[in-house]
Amino acid sequence: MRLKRILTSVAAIALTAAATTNASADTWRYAFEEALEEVQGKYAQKFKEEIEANTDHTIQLFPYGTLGESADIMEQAQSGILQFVDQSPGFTGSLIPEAQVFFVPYLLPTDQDQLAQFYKESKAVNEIFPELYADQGLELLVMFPEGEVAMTTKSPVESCADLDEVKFRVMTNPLLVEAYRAFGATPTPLPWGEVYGGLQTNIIQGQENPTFFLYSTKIYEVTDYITYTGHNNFTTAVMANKDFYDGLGEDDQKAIQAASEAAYDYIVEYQKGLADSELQKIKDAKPEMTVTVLTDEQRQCFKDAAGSVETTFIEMTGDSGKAILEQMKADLAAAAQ
Ligand code: 6CS
Repeated sequence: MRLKRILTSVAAIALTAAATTNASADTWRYAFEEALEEVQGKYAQKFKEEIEANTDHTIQLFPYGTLGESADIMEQAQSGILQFVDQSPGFTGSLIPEAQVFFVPYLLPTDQDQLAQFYKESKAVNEIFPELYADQGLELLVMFPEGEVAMTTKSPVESCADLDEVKFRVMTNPLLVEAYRAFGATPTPLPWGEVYGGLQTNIIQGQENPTFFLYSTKIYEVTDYITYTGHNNFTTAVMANKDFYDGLGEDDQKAIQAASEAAYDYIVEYQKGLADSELQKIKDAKPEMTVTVLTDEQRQCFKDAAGSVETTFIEMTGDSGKAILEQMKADLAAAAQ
């Protein structure tokens, strides 16, 4: 672990040196939290393709692990070592507390078409959040959905009572911690790199993620139950270093906006049927895996917990969070029509 840290620090120093010697920043660096063939990687590849087709710049991609964990790549993007970063609100809790709104259970619908429209047209996402990210030196380019999250555990989950005494890994996000506490579990915030080993050694007994990620990261090997509670969809955000972005000419800024939109449409299309196909792959790889979609009745205790999580969100974020929550609800209602 220590060696990995040293190596990623060395990589970051090497990048800093490269950044200072290449003031024109002709090669733009873009890091993300997943592998190249996972959803964030597919988005990044499409963005790269668009930029390289329409500008004279090139994009260098840094998949998960090459520059460290999520927290590391965010620091590198804020300091300007990286020009672009994909980081989920799950890891931006202390930086942009309002982005924790994405962890209020049952706020987002599970319907993929509705979600796709919501992120594209939402005033909260496209007008309010960019100001909050800008305060942290980041130009928010896009937020996009990565699929409904499912719980994977070592024992069956048919109600909140089944989570009692379960050490449940969550991303390092205070509201997500509160959500799992309200669900009855013992939330355990950890960076992604510690999840597989944590399950293997029984330090944790559960975690949540979208179906494609459960397959691609082989998390199904160290858990025996997949449970769909419908409580959330995984949201992620792509941003640029703000000083870098503001320093670009109008043509480059327009090309970045157009590439972000093209990659958004591509990633929404790419994910159609993905959860089903990846779940089938899990079942083929591990036929004994128990997959359960909870009934409305079984979901009730999770839904009941949502109210207290929403209250905690408002306590944590005050008027600013309250305004975002209200705007999100209005935007979601519009997308549902
Ligand atoms: O749970 C996590 O930490 C990870 N989940 C996804 C779907 N993407 C990246 C993130 O690090």
